Amino acid sequence: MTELDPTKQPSTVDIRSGGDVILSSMSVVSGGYGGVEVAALRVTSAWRMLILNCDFRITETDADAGQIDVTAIDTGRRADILMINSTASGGLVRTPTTLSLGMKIWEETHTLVIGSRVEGGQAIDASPYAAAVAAYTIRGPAPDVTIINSVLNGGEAAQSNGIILAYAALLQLVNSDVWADSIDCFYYWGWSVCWPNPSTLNQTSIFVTEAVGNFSLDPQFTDDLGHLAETSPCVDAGTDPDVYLGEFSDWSNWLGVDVAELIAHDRDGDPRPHGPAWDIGPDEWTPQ
Ligand SMILES: [Ca+2]
Repeated sequence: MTELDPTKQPSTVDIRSGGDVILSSMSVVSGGYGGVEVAALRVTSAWRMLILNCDFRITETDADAGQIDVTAIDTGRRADILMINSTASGGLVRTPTTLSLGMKIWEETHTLVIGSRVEGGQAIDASPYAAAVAAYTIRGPAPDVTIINSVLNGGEAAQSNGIILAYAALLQLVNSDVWADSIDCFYYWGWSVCWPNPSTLNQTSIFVTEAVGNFSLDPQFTDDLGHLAETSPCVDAGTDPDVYLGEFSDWSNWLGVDVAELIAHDRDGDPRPHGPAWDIGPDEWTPQ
């Protein structure tokens, strides 16, 4: 376990070298002042990146000016990203024109999120947006984002969003719990369209390739790592993610990991599924 917990300066795990990267059982808590964009994990260049059983979070930042984003995980461009049983949590920001994001996903990326918890933070003092996930395209091929068995929390802001899709980003959302403390919304930036709940996604956009089995309910977490209460609506509400692995199923050739084996356990190492179905989030509920 690696832990970084600065109080004066923002800290970032910054992946710049390219190549294949495995981040496993890593906890990074970042906060403090940042004159540039703040992230707990920033990927500038990577080919393939596995984020397994990790916890990236922003606590609080007082970044003071300009168009900055505060993001727990910034995936960078041109990467294949697989996130399993992990947490990305945006923090408290006080600056106007700032977004508080769980994950920022850029163009030319393929991203698959399984059994994770991704949440925006709290944006106050006229900050307009918070979101669990924002996927952007500037000039390259649009990113495609698949999210399965995960909890997305939009956070708190004038407009809090489950997911922001900007300029042709593609979304596949399956058996996930999307909720927000204030407005629950999917926002398509190019058209300024706000979809009020996950059940409306497929009906309104060519940018949503699939949206099934999703709902908006309090997941009833019992701690910051996403353990579930027995009464949580996320218990047995997931689906078998194996059928969604696609190109990620052959990563044993590249990273030496058996992805099918990794997704068969929760972040505590407990087997999935327990009971009739997979649970949603990093934890598979089991009786103590
Ligand atoms: Ca279960």
